[in-house]
Amino acid sequence: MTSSSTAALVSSNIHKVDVGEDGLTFDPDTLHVSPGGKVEFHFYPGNHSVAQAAFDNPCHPMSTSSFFSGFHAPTHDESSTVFTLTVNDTDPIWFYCGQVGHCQAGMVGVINPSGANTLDSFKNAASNADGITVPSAVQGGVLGKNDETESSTSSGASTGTASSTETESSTSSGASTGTASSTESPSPSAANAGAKSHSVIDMSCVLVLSFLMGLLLM
Ligand SMILES: [Cu+2]
Repeated sequence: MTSSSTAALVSSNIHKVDVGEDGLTFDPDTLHVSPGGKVEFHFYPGNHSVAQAAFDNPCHPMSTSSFFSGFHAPTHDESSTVFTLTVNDTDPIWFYCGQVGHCQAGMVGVINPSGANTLDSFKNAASNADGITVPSAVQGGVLGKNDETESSTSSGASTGTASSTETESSTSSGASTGTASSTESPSPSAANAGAKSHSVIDMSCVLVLSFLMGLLLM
């Protein structure tokens, strides 16, 4: 709470990744993050995770200390937990979902790709990867609360952060003058509809009556 001003400065350098919102995907799956920037993974229904792999060995941890979010399986909305990774340098960071089959299905991504190593080639290698493993512990990042799933209480609170006064130019004006009178017309048509339903009822009465008459005559 005391460091609200620094939080405001850093927030512009947080990159959000949606995990499994549209099938077996990271969205976006390619990020360019400068050193000190953060990547926030948001988990959607399904059962997903994110872990770091080496480019030439997809679907397996790069090392025993590779970052790993653990598995998150919210049932009908975004998880209330996010996994935040801090990027320390400009080296490429290859990542994958550790759920069985997901990495092979192309659920992979990269931070700061460079040179000849492309996401397409990583994805292609992943599709042929032998099995899938994840680090034994959640590590290398921070599990935190998802601000977007709370009832938004994130306002004010900061004394002296002038940056928070973003002018949202409200362009919702004009355009709605004189349309009020046009909404008083539907009464005649409503009356027509009423008359119509009456005649339908009358018709059905006639049918029932004639049916009964037929029974009596037999
Ligand atoms: Cu997955």
